[in-house]
Amino acid sequence: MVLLLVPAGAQNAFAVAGDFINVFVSANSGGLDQPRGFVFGPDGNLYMSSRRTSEVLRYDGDSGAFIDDFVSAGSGGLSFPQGLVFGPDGNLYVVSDDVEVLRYNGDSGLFIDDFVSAGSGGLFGSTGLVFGPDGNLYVGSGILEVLRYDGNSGVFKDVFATGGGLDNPRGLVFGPDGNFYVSSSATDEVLRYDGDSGLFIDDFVSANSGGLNGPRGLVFGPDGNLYVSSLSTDQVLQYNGKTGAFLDDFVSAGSGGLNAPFGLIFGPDGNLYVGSSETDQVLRYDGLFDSDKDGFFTDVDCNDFDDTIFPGADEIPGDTIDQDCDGSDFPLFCGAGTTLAGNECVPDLAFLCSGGSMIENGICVCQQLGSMIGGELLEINTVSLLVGAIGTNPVITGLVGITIAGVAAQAIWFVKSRKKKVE
Ligand SMILES: [Ca+2]
Ligand SMILES: [Ca+2]
Ligand SMILES: [Ca+2]
Ligand SMILES: [Ca+2]
Repeated sequence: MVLLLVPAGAQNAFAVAGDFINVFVSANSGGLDQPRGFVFGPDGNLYMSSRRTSEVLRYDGDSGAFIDDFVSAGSGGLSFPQGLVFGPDGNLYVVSDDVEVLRYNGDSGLFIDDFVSAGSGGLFGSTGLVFGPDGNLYVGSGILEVLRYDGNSGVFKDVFATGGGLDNPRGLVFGPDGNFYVSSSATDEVLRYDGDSGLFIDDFVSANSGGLNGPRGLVFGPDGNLYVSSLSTDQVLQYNGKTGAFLDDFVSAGSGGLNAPFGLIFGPDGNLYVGSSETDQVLRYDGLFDSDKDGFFTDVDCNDFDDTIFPGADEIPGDTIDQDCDGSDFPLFCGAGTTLAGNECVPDLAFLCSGGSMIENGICVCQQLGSMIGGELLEINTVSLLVGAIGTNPVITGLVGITIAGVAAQAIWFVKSRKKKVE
């Protein structure tokens, strides 16, 4: 008998990333007809625009079972919806009729308003939308532009990105580098623009690289690479997330019945979900990676780029890194007389400054009224005060006042006792 030892959490050890898992949302479930944009909502469920029925449908995020028509047909004027996204305010924003963005209550699905009114800023032929790091809303428009709208009011701000050969912008995403990536559908490229200024940087994925044809959705994966749905070839292609170089046909042509992929997204379970527009389904593919080959996949490995970090790894206390993936760094334990400051143990002055002393500006200031504990009063005069050893390396820094009463010397003095750093 051969025992295969599979580390806990590595349940997909024998699957290969990109493999077809199952039909997650079955054909026409809940009336789904031409799935376009979709997203996992704050409640963990899947929200999908159904283009031909002018609805937003909701599916169980675990099972894919139909729940309800979250936004009912035509609500608020919804017509042939495309991309959709939950905004910073928790509400749902949907591209409608290719010319406007409608807003719906993120809990109830009830219509709120016409957030970006029809044709605002010249909006037309729109499909994709995304909220940026600046809180504003970016919407692909017509043939050549990505427009920006105020994320609070929906008011048109400016043409954010254009040029560089952009032709039919579809998928939009801000990358890990903060820059803005757009699938240019008519030129079979992914273009990159400065995430702040919108200025064109480069054709990140060059035309037809890896066979890209009719790019639609794009998303950065948990492995840092870029995944692009190639509509005309029924694939999902994988590109190096830093260089844009073609890596792999991640989902091979027609895998699992994929036909005309539009949206794609990595789900809470780490797997890749792809809308199959011609078959009215959502298909699920293995999206678990073990990039650092430590035996733990991206569903449990809290850093898949470092093989010293995984569930059960030795925790190095106090280095701000969560080696064992339990959610936090283990606090550094400092021995007696020391305390944690930043990531190192330093002398605990509060501990060392015993016997009526206090901390002042990071060192012990021993305050004694009357006789000194542990020290021997040697001499008193108005300019100097000598004491025997107290603590370590005592230094007298000031004589505040002296009174002589009877035989016993009564003195109020301050002694700065410099403590050696605890080794
Ligand atoms: Ca790993
Ligand atoms: Ca790891
Ligand atoms: Ca640590
Ligand atoms: Ca930890």
